Order: sequence, then structure tokens, then C-alpha cells
Amino acid sequence: MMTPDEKEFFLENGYLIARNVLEGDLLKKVQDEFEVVWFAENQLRCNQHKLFKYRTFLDLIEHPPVLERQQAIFGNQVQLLQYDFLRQEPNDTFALRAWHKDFSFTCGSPLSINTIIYLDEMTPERGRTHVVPGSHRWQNLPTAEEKNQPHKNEIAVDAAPGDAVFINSAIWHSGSRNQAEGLRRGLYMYYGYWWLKRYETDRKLPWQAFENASDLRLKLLGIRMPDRDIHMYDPSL
Ligand SMILES: O=C(O)CCC(=O)C(=O)O
Repeated sequence: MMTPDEKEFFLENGYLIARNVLEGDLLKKVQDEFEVVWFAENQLRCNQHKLFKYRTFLDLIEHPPVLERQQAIFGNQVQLLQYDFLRQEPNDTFALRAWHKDFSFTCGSPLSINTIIYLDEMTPERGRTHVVPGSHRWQNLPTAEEKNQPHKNEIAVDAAPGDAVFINSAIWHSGSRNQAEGLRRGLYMYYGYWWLKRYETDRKLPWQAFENASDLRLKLLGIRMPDRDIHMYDPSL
């Protein structure tokens, strides 16, 4: 699912755009159910603690075009760290740029990867995601002056509904303001090594996440470890 060229590009630049990660009936189902879940839940903090109640969104954590690309980087050591929705109405008040790293630890290889699956056409008016290629190798965070300004080396992610961007969580990136007519919606699936702490581990995940859960799902949820513990762990397992 991740060709050697794609992997090289990702490791070098810190991001990778993948087309048609969701398509056809599945894309339509996800777009429709996104709205149902968003309004059924309280429209805020729509993360794994809510999404796992819904089969469609639970199943997506194992969706091969997403998971196999994570496995291309993390092997069998992959865990889901966080999962949520973003839904921006037209004419929202988001900043045009808000540069940040999701995870500030500069390392020779990716420790975690955020995956954004877009549900709407990402045009300049809709407020595309921006990344600064190569910035995953930088130690520094954006300064107060840089934080809300376009960056001279930035790249805008053009995407159709169902396309995704995989971003090394240490890359400088930014969302943007929705100045288009329709919604700006995305699924944010954040994976990393099994020995990283998942987000919000102080709260129990919904029981539906564990119903008939496979070994793979339990590993993705950080419940089952690939080995007894991390000591002398063999990454080829
Ligand atoms: O919505 C986007 O384009 C980027 C969101 C973002 O910055 C993030 O997930 O950390």
C-alpha cells in the first residue's frame, strides 16, 4: 500500500498525499454517518470515546489503505493514539495559518503519524491543510511571529473527498479558515508506536470497541501488547 517511492518521499518530506483512500459507497456512507454522529454526540470533542460506539467509524481504524501505510512505517508496532472529527462551517473564524507540531520530539524516524481523511473538496476557499516539507527534522517550534503567517516553503494539500494526507506528527502544519459555501470536514486518525501513551487513557473506551475484537484491534487500541513488555522487544514480531 505504500510503494518504496512513496515511503522515501514520506520519510524525506514528512508528508504523503494518498488518493481515494475512501471511495464509492464507503465514502458516501462515511460522509452521511459523519453528520448523524456529529449531531447525535454533542458536536464537540467527537473523538474515540464517542466514535467507537459506531461500527462504521470503528471499522475504519483497520481500513487497509490507512492501516497498511501505517504498517509500512511502524511494522506490527502500530497503535491508534487518537481519533477525532473536525467539522468547520462556512465562514468560520479559524486562523488562516496556525502552525504547530502535533508532537514535539525530533527524531530520526517517525514516532507518530496523523492521517487526515477529507470528506469535502479541499480548495483554496475551503482552507487547505498546509505543511512545511522537511520541518519534521527541525527542533524549533514556530515563533509567535511565524505562527500565523504563511511560510515561504509551505505546500497546500489539494484533495478531493476521500483523499488523505499522512503527516509525520513532528512536521510544521496548519489547518485554515473555511471561506467556501459548504462544510470542511475531516477524520483525523493518529497512529504511532505501541509503546507511546494513547491520548486520554484516563477514560474507558466504549464497550463496542471490544465486542468480538480481533487480536489486531486489541493491539491497535493499546490493550494487547505485541510482546510481554518492551524489554528486549523484537520488532520483527
Ligand atoms: O485541519 C487541518 O487541515 C489540520 C488540522 C491540524 O492541524 C491537526 O490535526 O493538528
